[in-house]
Amino acid sequence: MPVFLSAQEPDFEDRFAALLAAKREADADVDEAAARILADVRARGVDALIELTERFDRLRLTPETLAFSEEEIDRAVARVPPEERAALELAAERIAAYHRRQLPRDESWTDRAGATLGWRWTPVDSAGLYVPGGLASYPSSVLMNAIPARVAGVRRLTMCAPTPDGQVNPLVLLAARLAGVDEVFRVGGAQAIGALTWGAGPIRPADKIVGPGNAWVAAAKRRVFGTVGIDMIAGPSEILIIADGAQNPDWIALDLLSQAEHDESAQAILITDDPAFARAAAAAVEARLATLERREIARASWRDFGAVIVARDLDHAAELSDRVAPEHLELCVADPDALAAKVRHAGAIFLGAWTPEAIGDYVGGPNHVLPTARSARFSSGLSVLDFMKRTTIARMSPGALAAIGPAARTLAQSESLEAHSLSVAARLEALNRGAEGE
Ligand code: HSO
Ligand code: ZN
Repeated sequence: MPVFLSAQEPDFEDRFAALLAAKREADADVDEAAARILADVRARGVDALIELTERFDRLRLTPETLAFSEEEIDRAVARVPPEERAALELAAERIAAYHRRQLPRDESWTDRAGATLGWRWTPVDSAGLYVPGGLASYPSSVLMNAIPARVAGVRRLTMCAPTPDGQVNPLVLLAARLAGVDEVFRVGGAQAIGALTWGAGPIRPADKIVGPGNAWVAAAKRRVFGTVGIDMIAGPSEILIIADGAQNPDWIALDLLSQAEHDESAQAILITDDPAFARAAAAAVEARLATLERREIARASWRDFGAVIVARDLDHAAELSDRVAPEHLELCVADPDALAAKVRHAGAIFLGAWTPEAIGDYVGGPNHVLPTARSARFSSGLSVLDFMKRTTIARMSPGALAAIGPAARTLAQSESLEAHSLSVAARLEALNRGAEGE
C-alpha cells in the first residue's frame, strides 16, 4: 500500500518528514569493481576493452569492429517502421528548437573606471554520450543527451552503448543519426566510461561525459569526474502531481503510473485538497495496475514509495511539493499558472490537465534529463549550457589601471604577495613618469 497522509492528522508532519527521508536506492557496492575496470582500461587501452566486452556482453570485437560502420547503421535504420521514424523526427525537431533558445549570449561593456569587461561562451570540443543497454535503452534519451551538445556546437560527439550478444535497438541508432552523433561504439559499462575518459584504440578521449547508466556506470562517472566533466548521477524517476477535485481520476492515475513503471524504485506522489478525489485516484491506480504490462514494476514502486496526500489547500500542496523538490511536477488544477508561480523547486513543471508528463518525456521540447532525489533544490535539467563553458575577459585602459590599480596593490601587500603588488606598481610608476614628463 502506498502511504496515505492527511494534513488533518496530528502526526502529519512526522509522517511527511519520514516520506522525505525515505531511501529509495540501495547503494550497490560496485565502486571497487568499477575502479578496477577503469584502471584496466587506462593501463591496457583497447585490449582491455575488447576482453571486458567479451566477458560482459559475450561479443568478440576487434579494434576495427568496435565502431558501427555507416553501412551497419544504414541497415539497422532501414528496419525502423515509418511511423516510428516520423515520431522520432518530430521529437528531434522539437527538442532542437527548444534547446536553440538556450544558447547564451556573450557580453562586453566598459565601466566607469574605463575597464572593458565581459565573458565569452565556447562549447567543449568533444562529448561522450553513454547509452545503457537492455530495458533502459531509450531512443528518446539519445535525443535528449545528444541534441543539446550539437546545439552548443560540440565538434565531436561520440556514443558508447553495450550490445549484449550483438543485439542493438535500431531506434537507438536512428536517434543517434538524427541527433548528429559522429561515431557509435559497441561498448558499455565502466569500461566505456574509461575509454571515453582516457581514450582506447579508436575511441578518443571526450571532455564531457553524459548519459544515464547502471550502478557500475554511475560509480565510474563519479570516479572520472575532474579528469572529464560529467552531467549528473541520475536516480530513479519521480513524479509529483498536485490535482484538485475536478480532475479525471483515471488520467491522474495513469500519470502516476507513467513514472512508477520506469523502475521499482521510482516514486509517484499525489497531493490534492480533496479527500474524495484522493480516494478516487487511489482506486483508479489499483484498477489500472490490474492490466498494465509493466504492472510488476509499477506495483512495487507504488506499494513501496507511492504516496497520496490530502493537503489543507492548494497553497499548502505547493509548499509540500517544494519540500520534495520533485523531478517532474504536474499541476492539474483550475489555475495552474497561479499555482506554478508559488513553486520554487522542481526539475520540470507541466501545466494543466492536457499536459501529461509523458509528453515531456518525448516530444514537448524541454529536456527529460532532470534532477532527481530532491536535487532540484540546487540543480537543473540537462541543457545546452552543460556543453559550454564561460571565459571571462578583462582589458584595462591606462586610466582604468590608474583608477583601480592602487587598491589591487594594497590587497596584494596585505596578502604578502610582493610580485603581485610589483606587477601593478611597475605599471603605475610608468604612468606617473609619463604624466610628469608631460
Ligand atoms: N521519464 C524519464 C525519461 C523517459 N521516459 C525516457 C520515457 N523514456 C526521465 O525521468
Ligand atoms: Zn518517463
